[in-house]
Amino acid sequence: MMEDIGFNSWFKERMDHGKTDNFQIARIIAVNKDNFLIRNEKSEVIAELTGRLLFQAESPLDYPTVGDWVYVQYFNNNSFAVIDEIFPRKTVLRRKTSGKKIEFQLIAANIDIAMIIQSLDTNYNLRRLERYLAMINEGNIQPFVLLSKSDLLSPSEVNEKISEIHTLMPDIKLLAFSNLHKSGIAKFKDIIESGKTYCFLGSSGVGKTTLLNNLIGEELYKTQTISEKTNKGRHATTSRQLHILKSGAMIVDTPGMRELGNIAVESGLDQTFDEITSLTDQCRFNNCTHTNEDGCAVLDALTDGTISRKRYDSYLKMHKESAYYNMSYLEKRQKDKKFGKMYKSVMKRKVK
Ligand SMILES: Nc1nc2c(ncn2[C@@H]2O[C@H](COP(=O)(O)OP(=O)(O)OP(=O)(O)O)[C@@H](O)[C@H]2O)c(=O)[nH]1
Ligand SMILES: [Mg+2]
Ligand SMILES: [Zn+2]
Repeated sequence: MMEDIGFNSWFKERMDHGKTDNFQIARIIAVNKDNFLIRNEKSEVIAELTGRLLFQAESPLDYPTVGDWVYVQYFNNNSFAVIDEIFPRKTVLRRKTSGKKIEFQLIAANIDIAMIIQSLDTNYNLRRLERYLAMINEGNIQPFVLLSKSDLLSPSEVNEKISEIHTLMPDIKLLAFSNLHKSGIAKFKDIIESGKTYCFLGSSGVGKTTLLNNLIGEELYKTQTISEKTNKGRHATTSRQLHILKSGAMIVDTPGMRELGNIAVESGLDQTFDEITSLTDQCRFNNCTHTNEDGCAVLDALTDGTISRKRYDSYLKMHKESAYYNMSYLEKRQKDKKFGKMYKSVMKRKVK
């Protein structure tokens, strides 16, 4: 049944009944270089896009991504399919591509729960965690934090990290585990539910694919040994694929992201820093920037220690990035130009 692979009422309600006579519904489980792998209730089939879809696509967001639901037609005894249209997306995980152009890259669509994985070595970093959370909250996806490689620390040190995160984010769901000692894996299997789609996010080398292999029970997918010297593995996972576990839960493994790019989030930020944003109503001015105004509730809370300095700093930093990002391309160019002019005139004065 399609429900088993995540086709729930949200998608049923959005079905185009004018199309269902001529088209079937399937889910994208892998994006290959030249084609797609789709899955229906029975099997996996290679698929391509119709010319119309290709022609109409204006941005990377218009192409199918892993987790998407699509309308397809089958050919050659159901051995090949053509994708005609993408279903509305319930959720979407995206990041800005590196480089100057303002473009997004889709990570996955229709993810119910995103698992942010940090390993309990130098990868553990609360500021990075905040960035991932902002991206996930922006996509209306439920976050879950996994701390991997718990074998590297003593149990009491692991508990310290857990309470450190819980102090900042009391409501966040959190689990520490070790692929090496297989601790926490059974608990993880209990947590994931059939019919739901999960996504593994996190830096390269934190153990995402190893965890997936542990869940599947065999060494199916490639993992890579981290070079001890640099503590940096090369990227072992190079493509994204949706895996359907025996339990019925679905998991998208992703290649580690080098950077999240400048975040383009507003609502995501508000949720991530809700102990700060819940105060902003009480600021005297409604355009308060919470940096130097009188009667700023955020600054008051900072002074009396209700909010932490570090959280305040990363809130401001991410806000700034996001404000810059959300400017239109033109505004941005004007700002850059102005900056360029100012820079030039300053330099001129210096020369003189
Ligand atoms: N000590 C320890 N090492 C682990 C654990 N999990 C994974 N590793 C090791 O970490 C290295 C990287 O693991 P991967 O599963 O390939 O990491 P990944 O997150 O999939 O990395 P990318 O695919 O590059 O994004 C491998 O050498 C694993 O053996 C763990 O729980 N404890
Ligand atoms: Mg991997
Ligand atoms: Zn304020």
